[in-house]
Amino acid sequence: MSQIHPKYYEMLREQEAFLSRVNHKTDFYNGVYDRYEYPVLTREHIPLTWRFDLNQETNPYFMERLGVNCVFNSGAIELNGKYYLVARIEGNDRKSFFGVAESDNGVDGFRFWDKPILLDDTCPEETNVYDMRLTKHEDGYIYGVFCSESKDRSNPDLSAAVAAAGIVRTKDLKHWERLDNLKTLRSPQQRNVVLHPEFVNGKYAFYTRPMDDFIETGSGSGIGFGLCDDIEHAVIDEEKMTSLRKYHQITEAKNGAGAVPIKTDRGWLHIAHGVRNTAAGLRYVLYCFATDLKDPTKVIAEPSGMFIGPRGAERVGDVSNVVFTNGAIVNEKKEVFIYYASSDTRLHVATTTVDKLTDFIFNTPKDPGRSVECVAQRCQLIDRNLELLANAR
Ligand code: BGC
Ligand code: BMA
Repeated sequence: MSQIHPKYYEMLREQEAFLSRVNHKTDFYNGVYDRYEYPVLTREHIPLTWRFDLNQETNPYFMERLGVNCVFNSGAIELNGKYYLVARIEGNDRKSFFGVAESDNGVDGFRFWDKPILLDDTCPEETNVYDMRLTKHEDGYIYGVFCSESKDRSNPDLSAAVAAAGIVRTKDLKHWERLDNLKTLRSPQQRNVVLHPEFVNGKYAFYTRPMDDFIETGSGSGIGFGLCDDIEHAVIDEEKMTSLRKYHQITEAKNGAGAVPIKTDRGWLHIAHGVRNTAAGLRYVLYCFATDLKDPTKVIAEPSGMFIGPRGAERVGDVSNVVFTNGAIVNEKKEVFIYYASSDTRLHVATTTVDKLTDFIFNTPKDPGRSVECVAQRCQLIDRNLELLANAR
């Protein structure tokens, strides 16, 4: 009879205490959203059975056999009053995969289901998968759109790779049907693709991020948008542009769609990411914009600057100075839970409401684009405030 290693029970007790800890808002204040004390998912949340061989005979030292490096960029969805994340989990072997974690309140108590998601093995060249966006589509399915990365066999460079959008669908987050990868006829590579939740002109609609090669967006000018007839064999011909990347703004190097857009009376609210280059590497922050209800490509508001940037301990990790989102949940009370990862290492939540997010997006001034105009913009604010203060005395 094989024996369970006693260390397992000791670690299980410790993990149980860790998973049960209550998360509180921090005293961070900007009036827009709240931040929380603890990340909602980390490598410590991974079940011990995924990492250790529990058998004392085959694992006398109770060594981690298949370690996990990071748990981060997660798709998010609410189903029957529960909060679900489909997290990007990266093994010590650098390969990413997906796992479902569930919580009752969206800010703590996230626990992974028994096993990670084993996708259908439909692409022989596919090496890595990551960053799934979960869309509750009006056709009745939940779609997961993720980055499918393959080795570029046509290029002798060892690191040459191709990024494409993989598509799966499910009704229960348990059974996943893999569909064809998205084909964009005019863009060689794609990352950060998001399925719009509604049909547009009777077609499936995707936010895309056209790129010329694996890292550089090249001529790609920002977040694209395209329609397709058949979701099982999705092909997009023309991509229209929505939010553009701009010189000396937070999106200069790249930008990409993040969470599935949130529908409001005033428009679709988007939480995306913007990247700038620095001497220390790429810096990723989140930013917001809104598009027209009838024409989701038409940007109708784009507040200046970053929405969430890496702060404090968030700045440090596997890929430092990064915050990234690919999922948000709006609950019945119109509260918004934005799941953002820091430095490709762990996942956090920021909470706000649809009302506050709308106010932020529509009433924050635009980026005028040049220092002198930005100072003038700030002086206008100061002057109004000084006048108000003078009159209040
Ligand atoms: C990594 C991603 C990264 C991408 C572009 C991939 O190999 O897994 O995290 O976004 O490269 O740098
Ligand atoms: C990207 C993304 C993310 C990642 C980010 C920073 O291009 O697709 O997976 O968080 O780079 O490394």
